[in-house]
Amino acid sequence: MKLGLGLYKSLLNDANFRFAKQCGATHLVVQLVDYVKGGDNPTLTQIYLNGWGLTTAQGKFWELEELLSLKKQIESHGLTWAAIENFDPAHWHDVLLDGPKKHQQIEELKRMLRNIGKAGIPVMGYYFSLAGVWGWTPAPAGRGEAMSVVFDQEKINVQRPISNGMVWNMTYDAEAETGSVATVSREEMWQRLQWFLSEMLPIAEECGVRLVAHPDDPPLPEMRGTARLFHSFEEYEKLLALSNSPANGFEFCMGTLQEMPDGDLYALLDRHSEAGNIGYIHFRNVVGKVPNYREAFVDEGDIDMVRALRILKKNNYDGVIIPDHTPEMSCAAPWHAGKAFALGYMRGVMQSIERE
Ligand SMILES: [Mn+2]
Repeated sequence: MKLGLGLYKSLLNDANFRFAKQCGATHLVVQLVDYVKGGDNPTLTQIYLNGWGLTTAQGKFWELEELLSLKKQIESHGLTWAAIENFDPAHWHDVLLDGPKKHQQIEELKRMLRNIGKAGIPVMGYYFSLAGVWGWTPAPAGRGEAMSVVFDQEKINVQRPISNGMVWNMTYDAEAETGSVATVSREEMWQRLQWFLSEMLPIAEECGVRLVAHPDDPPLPEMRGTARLFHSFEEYEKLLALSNSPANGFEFCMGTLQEMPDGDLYALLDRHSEAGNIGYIHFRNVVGKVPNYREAFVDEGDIDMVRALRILKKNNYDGVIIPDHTPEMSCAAPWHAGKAFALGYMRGVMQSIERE
């Protein structure tokens, strides 16, 4: 297993590549969608109920030269580019919404997937969701009053409609007509996912890229009038029934899976790490479950993280694990301190169990 760090778009520079290396990471998961605010001090503990902001990536696709140039920069620090996380709403809003541009957009997604393959990036993580990551509120709920993300269903109106021009909790069209996205059933969402995968997986296989799905965060069956695909273990595992392509797999978010109402997370991790179904892992901890939970430091949540790492070791999991979100620490660089703490913990446990 390999230790990685996920970097938001605003963090893709030499200073943060050095930071990753200094923390003991060998691999990077790169986000090319600019959604989390804060620049070099990114924060998840703002109010994002009105969205992550406006994407300005319309017409700006991921070209091979840019990918190769970033790859070269990453590798100059002795790091490996393990995955890209998330497609941009500007590039696939009508694939998610079944809108008029979906055929044009899927062709661009395929072209970008080929570029990803040519650049030698082996994994592409996606999150197939209309409401997206939504409904969090910030609070000093971590240990020592660390600012963290809380989900308390009683505090928010989970049925608040999604405005036109938005999807994935991000605005792709600021000029859209007033109104809201129509309700979408579970069957319809599965059909949309199935179409997306039937188009994308053959290309993914051909160009040696794995397409891996993140579960719904927060994991509710429905939000904002739209069904959510992956809100339980059973529904998440149905992904594999859609296609037996080796390119089809999980972006296994332990935090989100732990937030689901029922199921044995260790058994799920064991089953899928053994079967090779996992592209990479969000190694995140949490206290509580829907409808009420808080994101926690890696060592203070409900998941026994040492047990999880032992399962991965037993199964010779050779993919990447990254910290995902962490509570923000009280200092000048709250995001970096949170990640450094998580990576230090992860590396400590990994070294310890590797020597057993
Ligand atoms: Mn995650």
